Order: sequence, then structure tokens, then C-alpha cells
Amino acid sequence: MNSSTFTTDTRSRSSRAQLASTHIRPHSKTRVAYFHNKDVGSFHYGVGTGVGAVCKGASVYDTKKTGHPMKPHRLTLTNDLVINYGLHELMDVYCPRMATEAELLEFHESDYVNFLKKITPQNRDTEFADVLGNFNFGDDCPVFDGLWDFCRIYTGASLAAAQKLCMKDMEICVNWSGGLHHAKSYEASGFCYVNDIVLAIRQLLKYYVRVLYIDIDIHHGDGVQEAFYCTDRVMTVSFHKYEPGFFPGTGDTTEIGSELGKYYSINVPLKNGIDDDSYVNLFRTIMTEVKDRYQPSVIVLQCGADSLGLDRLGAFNLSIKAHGDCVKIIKSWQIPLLVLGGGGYTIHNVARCWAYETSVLLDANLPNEIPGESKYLDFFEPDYKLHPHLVGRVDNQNTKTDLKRLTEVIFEQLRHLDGAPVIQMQELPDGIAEYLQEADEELADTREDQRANKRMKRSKAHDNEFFDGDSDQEQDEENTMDLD
Ligand code: V1D
Ligand code: CA
Repeated sequence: MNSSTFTTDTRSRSSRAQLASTHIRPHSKTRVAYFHNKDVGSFHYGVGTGVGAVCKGASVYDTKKTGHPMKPHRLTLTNDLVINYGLHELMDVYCPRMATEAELLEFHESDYVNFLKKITPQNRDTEFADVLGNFNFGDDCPVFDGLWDFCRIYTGASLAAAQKLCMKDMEICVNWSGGLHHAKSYEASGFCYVNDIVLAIRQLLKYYVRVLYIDIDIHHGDGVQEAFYCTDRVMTVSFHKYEPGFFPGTGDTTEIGSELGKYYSINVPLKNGIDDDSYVNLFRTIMTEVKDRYQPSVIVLQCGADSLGLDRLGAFNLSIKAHGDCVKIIKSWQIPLLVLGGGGYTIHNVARCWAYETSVLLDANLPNEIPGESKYLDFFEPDYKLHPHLVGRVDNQNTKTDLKRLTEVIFEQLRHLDGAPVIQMQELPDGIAEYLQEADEELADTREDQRANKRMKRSKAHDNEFFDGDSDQEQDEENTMDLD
């Protein structure tokens, strides 16, 4: 194990993970690798940090005291719990390298990558003022210090994890900093700049025939769906809130894929307040059918934690246990698995959730008491428990009848998949490179059309929306420790 990232462990034994299986898992074949670059938690999304920015209590360029809900510090909190529960002792730990520019260009367009590389809070309002909008930069996707490195760090971790799965010397790979599912090839979107998921899936496609992508973030996984909309080699399934005005506005059941990809995009649109039993039963029912019909050779699971109850941006009622049950269901299939993060805005619960899900992947039992040795113990007050009560802020607006009908609609779509795409890796023609190249070109054409459409729509749109997050912001600031 490469444990160079971590300091010496001086914890009491009581806070450590107990293995669910006997002894030291002598018969367990499941090898788990964890990818974490400790620098990833030190970045700060800043809104309006440029010249002339007004931000109460913050100086210009001080990105720490801004109201953006995406807090990379949640990744430091998660890692802290993973270490203090002793989970790092049960898996291989890697500090992955940053993705290269060439790797980003495998999906993203060169003018967008060039922009990402050059943009800084200092040149934003001078050199780049005219093009910020072209790349969808603004309140959701601000320019902040170290943006380029941040993108390369989280993407590098997803690519390293995918490569490990391609080498087939690991069954499960985890990168909690990844899962930024909204980024498009040509623009940022919804707090996401580089789509590490698309890049990781493209890597997996070199070694695996069928990739199943599952997304349990409360937002629709639009960027991943769009990237693979016309192929049957990737099946995408997103569970999300779908209501007028809720971001990103896509993800109706009618979005089913097109051309070769027709029927290979599944959407599960939900209303506010869905509870544990409804969600997990729906997830199990749909995903079991998808797995049986599609027979994926590898799975990518985006575990956005904004689907938890009490999330600052979310509106579901899920407990950490139920969110983790979805992970448990997928893990039980024993298919190579890439597990990624995503959204999640009540950061102490994000950390709890992803630490718990790490334990699920390891078949380890964690004590409910947060380890007293955690440097960030204050974040977990007042109960200091791994499984706090998260339910109750919103009523469940999903009736049993709604969910039954939704399942029927999706099963109807799945009936079109009468057998998984049959191409086997060993049967791939000699000209596989050319074949994949052609498929790429077709996808590029589709993306070109989509981009043109989107630019047209955007130029017509009059966007007056503004999020008033002051009270949440102040709440967050109270909980934010000095990270330097
Ligand atoms: F509340 C905010 C404060 C500051 C800046 C942005 C926000 C905010 C909240 N919700 N922005 C949103 C969503 N954007 C809109 C815009 C209004 N416009 C016309 C669009 O409603 C974006 C939500 C992004 C969710 C990201 C994610 O959770 O899915 C994610 N997954 O992986 C990484 C992030
Ligand atoms: Ca989702």
C-alpha cells in the first residue's frame, strides 16, 4: 500500500472499522483502491472575486468568504473520516497525478481547454471579459484561484482510477473528488468545468465492451448522458429531482437516447421529499432490470450526496444508510466498479456519507461515534454521530401511484433491449482504432449540433435568476475552519 499521503495513525482502536467478514478478509476477492490528492480540498469556488466584487466581510480575491455552495473542503472532511476510522488500512491508497492537457482534450474542445488553462481572477475582467459567457462562466461556474489545477487534480484521480480498473488488478476504485457530471465538451455547467466522468468512461471503453453509468446525485446527469447519447456502448441511468426551475431542467423519461443509443439513456424523474424505502426499492427494481438486460462489463457510479435529507440545495429525504444501500446493491453484483462523488452541499453530511460508503465498499462496519481524534470534530456537532437523523424537512410528494407508473414506463423502455450489445472485446475487428475513431466523429458531429442549438437558446434567453443564499452562506461560514 502506498500510504505516503497519510500521517502516522495514533487513534484508539475503538473508532476503527470492524470488518464485517471474519479476520482479515482472507477469502475476499474484492480489492478496493482509493484515490485522493490532499490538495483538492484546499480550493475555494469564489463568486464575484474579481475587481469591484462586493462580498460582505471579504476582501477582493478572498475566495474563502463567498457564498458559493460548492465547498471542496468537504473532500478534506471525507478523507479525514476515512483515515480516522482506519479505512485506509483496508484498501490500496493512491495519490494520483494531475490529468494532462492532452487528456482533457480527449473530450473537451481545444478553445475551451485553452480558456480553462489561461483564465484567472486577475485577467477575468480584462483579457477574458468578452468570452466568459461563451464558456458559461458566471455565478454557477466562477473563475477562482487555481481553477486549472483543481480540474486537473480531480480529473487525474478519475483517470487513474479508471486505468486501474482497465489493468484488471482492482475490482473497485473510488475517487470522491470526481463525479462532475454537468460539464460539456465546450463549456462549464453547474459547478462542473471538466467532465472527469466522460473522460474516465472513454478510458474504460478501451478495455470494456459495455459501460453502465448510474447517477444518484439529485441533479440530472446531463453532461454524461449527452456525451454518450448516440451509442449503445454506454448506458446512462440518472435518478434526479425533475421539476420546473430545478437545475439543469433535463432528465424527463422521454430522453431515451438516439440512433444506436436509442433506449440506452434512462431517466428517473422524481419529486421533492422522496423517502428511504421508496427510493431504495425503486433503485433496486430499476437497476436490477437494467443490469439483467444490459449486462454491463464495468459500472461507473456517481454518488452525489445532495440527494440526502437536509442538503443545502437538495430536497429529498434520504438517510445516509439508504444512499449507501444503493452503493451496496451495485457492489453486490461483483462487476468492476468506479465510484465517484458529485454534488453535496451540507458538507458535514457529505463527509459522513462518503466515509460510510467507503466502508460499504470494504465490507467494514463503522462505529456510529465519529472518531474523537478527528481534527474536524466540530463539524459533526451536536451529535458527533455518523448517522444523524436527516429526514423531515420536506414532505414526500412522490405517491405510490407515481412511482408505480414511473417503473412501468421505464420497464417498457427496457423491453426494447432484447439482449446486450453483443460485440465482445476479443471479437473486435483488427481496425478497432478506426472503428472507435468513426464513432467519435459521429459523436463530435452530434455535439456540434447540440452546441449550436444551445448557443442559439442562450442568446435568446433572458436570465434574471439570482440565488439569495446569504443565510446559508453565513451558516456555512460559521462551520468553516481556517484551512491554511
Ligand atoms: F446557490 C448558489 C449560490 C451561488 C452560486 C450558485 C448557486 C446555485 C444553486 N443552485 N446554483 C444552482 C444551480 N444553478 C441554477 C442556475 C440558475 N440558472 C439559470 C441556472 O439553478 C446549479 C446547481 C448545480 C448542481 C451541481 C451538482 O450537484 O449536480 C454537481 N454534481 O457534481 C458536481 C456538482
Ligand atoms: Ca442524478
